[in-house]
Amino acid sequence: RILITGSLGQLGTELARLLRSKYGRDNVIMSDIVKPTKEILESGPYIFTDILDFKGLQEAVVMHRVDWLIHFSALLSAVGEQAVPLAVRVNIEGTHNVLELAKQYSMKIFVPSTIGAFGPDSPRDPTPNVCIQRPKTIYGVSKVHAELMGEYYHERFGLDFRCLRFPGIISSDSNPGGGTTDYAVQIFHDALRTGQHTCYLRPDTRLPMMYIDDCLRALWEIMVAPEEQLKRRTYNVTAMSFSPAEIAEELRKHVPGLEVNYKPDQRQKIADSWPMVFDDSEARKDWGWSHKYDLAEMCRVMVSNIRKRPA
Ligand code: VAH
Repeated sequence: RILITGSLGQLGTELARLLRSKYGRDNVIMSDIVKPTKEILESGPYIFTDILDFKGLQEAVVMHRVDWLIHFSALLSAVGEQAVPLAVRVNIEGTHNVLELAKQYSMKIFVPSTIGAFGPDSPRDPTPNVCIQRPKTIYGVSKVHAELMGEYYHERFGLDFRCLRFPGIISSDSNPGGGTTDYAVQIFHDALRTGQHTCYLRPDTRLPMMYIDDCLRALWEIMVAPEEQLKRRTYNVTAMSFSPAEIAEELRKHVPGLEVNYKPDQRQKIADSWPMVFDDSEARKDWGWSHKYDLAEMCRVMVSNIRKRPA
């Protein structure tokens, strides 16, 4: 059985749908501390789990005979800066809990990392898999810690820990959860609703990005990759890099006359400390990673998905 923590965030619902199509509806359990909608409850098993409650998590793992744990629970970059003590507890203590349980019950565990696990001292264009990591957000600090702890548990106890550093993820059917890359989702909704978007980053702020279908396929592919293909436990993966000006230009092919104005806020500082281009050549070489959605294709699909939705 597969348990997804933090499953009501940006990635969980779509991942549950993908994994249920592969392993059966009842073998993928969504969980969070948030009340599920009727649709979520009807889509398959959903339980309450608080990753700060070790005993409760342990009971869920035992009673549902969990053998894969996908750990999404976290406070993302921007929201973490506004709630540092909570981010420390959820992102660090929460990850300790799931790593300890994964070890105790020999579960395969996926923990997502991020472009945010790098900082201004890292090479930014491109950013390789292995280089200095001195992130300047509590989110980034906690994700470097998660990478290091997961790799330690793998070396010391044989824990099957797998980790992908994701770029900003673009999705149409789920809302991002307080990140710095969220403008790249919001711009689609604003363009199609009002034809006007106010962007909190400068027009030339280039960041690595990926469409959600590529993101979830990468997650599944690393989870099923044969052990001998994995030269390391943590890999960069990406699909493209673009700036607000570049995505606005591409979007204008679908929404002519789209107006974007720029009002940089505190998220500009975070974005300026992050990679501009991600080098994911090791993932492509070791376990055959390849993206399918480039900027043009992602814009086409996003516009089509949002236009299809009832007004
Ligand atoms: C954030 N979307 O902006 C998340 C992600 C690439 C960044 O981790 O915090």
